[in-house]
Amino acid sequence: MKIRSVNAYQVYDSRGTPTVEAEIELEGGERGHGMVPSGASTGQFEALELRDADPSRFRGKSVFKAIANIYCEIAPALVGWDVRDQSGLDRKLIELDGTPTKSRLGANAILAVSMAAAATAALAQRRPLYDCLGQGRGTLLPLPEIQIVGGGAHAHWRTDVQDFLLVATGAKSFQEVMEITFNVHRAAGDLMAKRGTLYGVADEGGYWPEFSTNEAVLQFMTDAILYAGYTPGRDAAISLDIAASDLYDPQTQRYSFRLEDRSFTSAQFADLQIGWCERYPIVSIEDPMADTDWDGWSAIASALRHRIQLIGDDLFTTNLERIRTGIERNVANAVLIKLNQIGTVTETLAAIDMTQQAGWNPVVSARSGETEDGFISHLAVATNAGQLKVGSFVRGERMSKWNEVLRIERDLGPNARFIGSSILERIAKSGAQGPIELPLEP
Ligand code: 2PG
Ligand code: MG
Repeated sequence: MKIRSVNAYQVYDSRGTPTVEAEIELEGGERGHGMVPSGASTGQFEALELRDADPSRFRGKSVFKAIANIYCEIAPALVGWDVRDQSGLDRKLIELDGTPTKSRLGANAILAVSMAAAATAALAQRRPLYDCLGQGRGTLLPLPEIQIVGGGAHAHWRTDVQDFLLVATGAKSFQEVMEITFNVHRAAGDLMAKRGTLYGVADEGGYWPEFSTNEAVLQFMTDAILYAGYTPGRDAAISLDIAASDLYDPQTQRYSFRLEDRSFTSAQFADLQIGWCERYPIVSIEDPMADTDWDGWSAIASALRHRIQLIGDDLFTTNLERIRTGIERNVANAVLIKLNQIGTVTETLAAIDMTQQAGWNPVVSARSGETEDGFISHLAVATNAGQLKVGSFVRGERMSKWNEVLRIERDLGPNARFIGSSILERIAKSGAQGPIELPLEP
């Protein structure tokens, strides 16, 4: 299963922004692809996304240099390589680049090839991608976090908090998650229409946030769950991505809510969120504090870690060193996993493994600039990660991921498992004492 050629093209993501697609062709003629997504609220410790920065073309966003790097440097090094050797191939890519943040060749160039290799290997072996990636061990369908209202960098700061998400905590199957989400999503639309604020969608397909405070959205989410006929906290609950690094000024060490013209010390910002957890059915918070505010993370973790899931996204950037530090300092209990934050499939698998070994939850995630590539649905099942965050319940680039999980469910047949919100309860019960349970095995 040797690689005959590696090709790359400029294609476009869900924002219409250029991105990289790589295509690997084997000597046997099989061809697989990998498309790279792109963030808007990117963490400062992420691997580098190489863009041309030529203002005369695509407002500086074209990726022709990354594509040239694939043709000139990556392809010659990979021709003849056995595509099944993913870890060797990824190691080669890392070596070729030679920088800690993949800034020479570009993490977008490297990841496109890494994903294309995984896809091609599966195709050539006539195995589904999740089966190949997980070496036959992946059977757990993920519990989705689905965006109802999008704010922050994804909606021109109409709210400060970035993601208001729904978790169908009462669902007994993945298909029931889809139904509960459909009902609450539509109910939220009905309520917005009644208020006269149904204006459109944010970057990830969530409703455009027309609210006068951030907290008002929490009440709205609770109302939407009720309006759909469910019990908040039992059938469906709220998950937040505060994306607090975007609200933090390292100089003053304060967090700001521009919408409300308020600012907070780190301790006050933690208290605000602790209060929200007392008043609303919140089961998970991502990036409650900024990626440099480790003390703030420690403070909020000691208050909330036993009760809810606390996910580090910008804090960890899917980076093994940062995750290890977070585990040692015990500042969270979950890690957001994004392939393009680190730049290869192998390093992403290692990040998930480290997270699970610590008894923490990995949450596989899309980016705000997505593609139609269903890779992350396979990644979530392959690793028994247990959770998947993809944005809303509209728009093709989001629905393609949920639909892909449905396909995987059919493919797994009776082997498919769904443990729903017990993945959240497990983490809340685990407390602060380090490893409590090893990765879920079939
Ligand atoms: C996040 C993601 C997805 P972005 O912060 O978790 O919601 O956003 O891709 O813009 O970083
Ligand atoms: Mg985030």
